[in-house]
Amino acid sequence: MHPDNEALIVIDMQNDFCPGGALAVEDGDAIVPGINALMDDFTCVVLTQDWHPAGHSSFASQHAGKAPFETVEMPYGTQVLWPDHCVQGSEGATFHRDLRIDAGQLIIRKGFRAGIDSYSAFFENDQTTPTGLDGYLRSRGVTRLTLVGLATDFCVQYSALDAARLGFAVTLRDDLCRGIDLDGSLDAARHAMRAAGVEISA
Ligand code: VGL
Ligand code: ZN
Repeated sequence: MHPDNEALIVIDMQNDFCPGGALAVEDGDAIVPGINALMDDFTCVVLTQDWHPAGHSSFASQHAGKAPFETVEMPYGTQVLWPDHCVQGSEGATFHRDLRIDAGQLIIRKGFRAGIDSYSAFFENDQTTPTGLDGYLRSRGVTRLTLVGLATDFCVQYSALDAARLGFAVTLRDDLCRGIDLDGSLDAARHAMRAAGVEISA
């Protein structure tokens, strides 16, 4: 059992990121049993849920002439365009059926504003609009985080970097994450996380 100042943050273990989903991550479902087992080791367990309105601005379908995985310039910077995914209330936005959802004490939903994407569990992609997770963790006395989930090079990476920047000690269980890997983004993510002081284990 980890001490009470440690939290497990489970990122986006949703159907659309698992095989058969709209933005499937290879083997994304393979990490569910390991994450479930790890939940028993933490007194604080938080789940995040990618939660977009239909027609979200991160969807390629909203940008004429653009295909998924191309980029577009948004007021807050460069944004990768995705297939429609994790639409609020859809089956794709639902957590994987085998995930121990009941063990999650807080579910942080993100990406619910039509005009801005949110990879990180802490800040939207403008890097200033907070989700509230920082305050929740601090008021519970949490100082150390273990991150698992999907996808290593997007939502997990952004969450890890923000957490480190906010002063949390961060461990990434790489064996309990899976990546999308666009043009080497997985290697780049591991490099950036290490540079930020994130401990990458297993
Ligand atoms: C994610 C792309 C778009 C993720 C979410 O969970 O990593 N990636 N929305
Ligand atoms: Zn998304």
